[in-house]
Amino acid sequence: MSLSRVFSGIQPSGDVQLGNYLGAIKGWVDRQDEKDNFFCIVDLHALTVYQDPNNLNHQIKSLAAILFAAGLDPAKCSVFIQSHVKEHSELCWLLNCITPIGWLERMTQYKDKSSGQESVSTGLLDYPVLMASDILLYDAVEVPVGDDQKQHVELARDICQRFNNIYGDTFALPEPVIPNIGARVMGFDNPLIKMSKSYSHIRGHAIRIIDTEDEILRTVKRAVTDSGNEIKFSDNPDNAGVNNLLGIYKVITGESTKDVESNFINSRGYGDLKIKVAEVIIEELQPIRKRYRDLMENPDHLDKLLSEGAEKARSLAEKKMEIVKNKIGLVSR
Ligand code: AQP
Repeated sequence: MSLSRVFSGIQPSGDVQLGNYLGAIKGWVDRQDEKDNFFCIVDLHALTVYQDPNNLNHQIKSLAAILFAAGLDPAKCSVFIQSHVKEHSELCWLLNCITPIGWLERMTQYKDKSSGQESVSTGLLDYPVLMASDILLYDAVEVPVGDDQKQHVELARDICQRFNNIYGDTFALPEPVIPNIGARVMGFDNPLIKMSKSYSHIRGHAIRIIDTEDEILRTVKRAVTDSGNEIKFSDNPDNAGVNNLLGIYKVITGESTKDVESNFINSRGYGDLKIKVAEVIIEELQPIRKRYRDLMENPDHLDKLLSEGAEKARSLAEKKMEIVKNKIGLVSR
């Protein structure tokens, strides 16, 4: 029986942070035996907002090193850079031609990222069509994403159905797969906004995967909490900071909600909670950081892994594009 195909992407838009790891990368690693996996460093997506050319190259390589260091195994999955497989952009153009602008204008992420901006790039609006191309090109049926990306996968489904209706069955219909836990890690400086790579340079906002133990401890100790001292999950909005810390502890340890809370029954307040949370984060990230450093010191090996990943992806993408072009009526080369 063939394994079901999975596609997921991550943008090299800043230093990879704990939310990316717990909400996405960790799950990819845990399930890589069960599926036919394509994991993509979506560098073209990152360009929808300005990236400093002096940093971008490093960010792409650093992200690749983190993915392998976190445990993605090239024998079990294709890890590759989006711009190394030109068919992503090519399919995006063809899908643009059947996607109504109104579908894109109502995307929440577009509205959030464009609001208050003097000038908004066409790329920002078109981001979900490129994402649909990433997914449909491989006939991926499962798309693991954080809950913030669910709307984009739903749009990919709409685009898929529209194309299939116009030109006949061509693409497999993808489904978003949202992790139950770790779906949203919040900023340590503000537990009401999600932790983000592009804010990871802001002091106290995020833990970066490459942070030292001291940096991790300092950031967690500074995490915003309320003025209470009860360490429990709660729907009270004031508890958002504590929920975030407990949630991180829960995802990393894999304990049940009840067991997580029972660890803190006799704690002497939030100070104890923060130290325990920092300890589990440090233990989880330390081996990744070590492997990351080894990979960054061996750029030829990293390039080789990425080029093998791109080759596997390209072999599927090229075949799919031939089919798509035929369906549309374009002339083969
Ligand atoms: N805070 C988070 N909690 C849980 N999951 C998260 N993800 C991102 N932040 C969190 C998940 O990480 C994957 C890769 O995300 P992405 O790079 O494609 O874009 P993003 O969601 O926009 O991530 P960032 O870190 O917030 O980047 P910027 O700052 O560039 O916007 C996705 O599966 C995402 O859900």
